[in-house]
Amino acid sequence: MINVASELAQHVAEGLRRTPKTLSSMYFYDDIGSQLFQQIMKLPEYYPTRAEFSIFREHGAALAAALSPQAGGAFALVELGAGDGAKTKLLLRELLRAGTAFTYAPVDISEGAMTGLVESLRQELPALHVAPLVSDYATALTELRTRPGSKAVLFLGSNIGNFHPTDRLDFLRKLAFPLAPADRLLIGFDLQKDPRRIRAAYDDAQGITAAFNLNLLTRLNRELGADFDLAKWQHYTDYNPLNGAVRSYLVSTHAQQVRIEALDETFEFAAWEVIHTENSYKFTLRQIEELAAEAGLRVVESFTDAAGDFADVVLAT
Ligand code: AVJ
Repeated sequence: MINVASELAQHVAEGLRRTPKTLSSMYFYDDIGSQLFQQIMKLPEYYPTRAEFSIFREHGAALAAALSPQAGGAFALVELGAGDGAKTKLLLRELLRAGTAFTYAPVDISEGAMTGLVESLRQELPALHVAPLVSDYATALTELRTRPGSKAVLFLGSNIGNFHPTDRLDFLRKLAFPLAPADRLLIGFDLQKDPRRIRAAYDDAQGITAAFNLNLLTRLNRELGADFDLAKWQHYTDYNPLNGAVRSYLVSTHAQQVRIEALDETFEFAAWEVIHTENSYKFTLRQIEELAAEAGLRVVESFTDAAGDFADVVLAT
């Protein structure tokens, strides 16, 4: 399906006309990309998921208590970028066990991931009330503004790391805006650590992360009628311990031209020119405090895993 007017086409046109060329990691998550990310989460090098999982296993009851409203009435647990919901299920079980009446509202950009999540919840937690939304964050934020009742918003997995610092603050302010004083926000932050470990998490030996990055080009070939030759591209990533940024790139290994039918445009790539496709920022606890304060939020409670690799931070206005 080639749709000139699509949001993706618009984004690619802008991103590839820029210097340096750039595409958003948001477009990684077609159904294949979501499946590749499921594989990434199982890789020996990719520690963030296991670290956050251990926080949920260790502190599930305390997290549930910190997120539950004090008063009765409608309560929604909204999760942005829910994915397979594996960590969240631990929390959902705690809330159900505590007899909390609530709706779980997962938001994810991948239709396939959402179908899988809803189906698994129906089987594993049949008593749970689920109100799924397939959308990007922007649409979810709009939905949040009009949702009545008290809420806790989950933004796990260090998804916040994908934002450039200026966009990050803007996003957090938008997230904070619809929150009443009793509402809570739970954000997962990957912490700064041994730079070699961080870099390896984004450049695994099996090449799954490379396939995940390159899948973006496959997607453009399929959805925009592009003719990227995948044999002429490679995955590259680096970690800068000065600013905590992991950056991922697609590297053009040859001088080449790429035609994108949907844009009726041909793009030139020099040999070794890159497309910047992802940021995955790593944080310090001090930075998290500062970020919260700048966004008009206060840290209610924070949880880290035993190794100190990851932090889940409960915030409120
Ligand atoms: C899903 C955004 C948290 O940045 O660590 C994993 C995505 N990219 N390997 C991350 C990702 C490459 C992941 N997030």
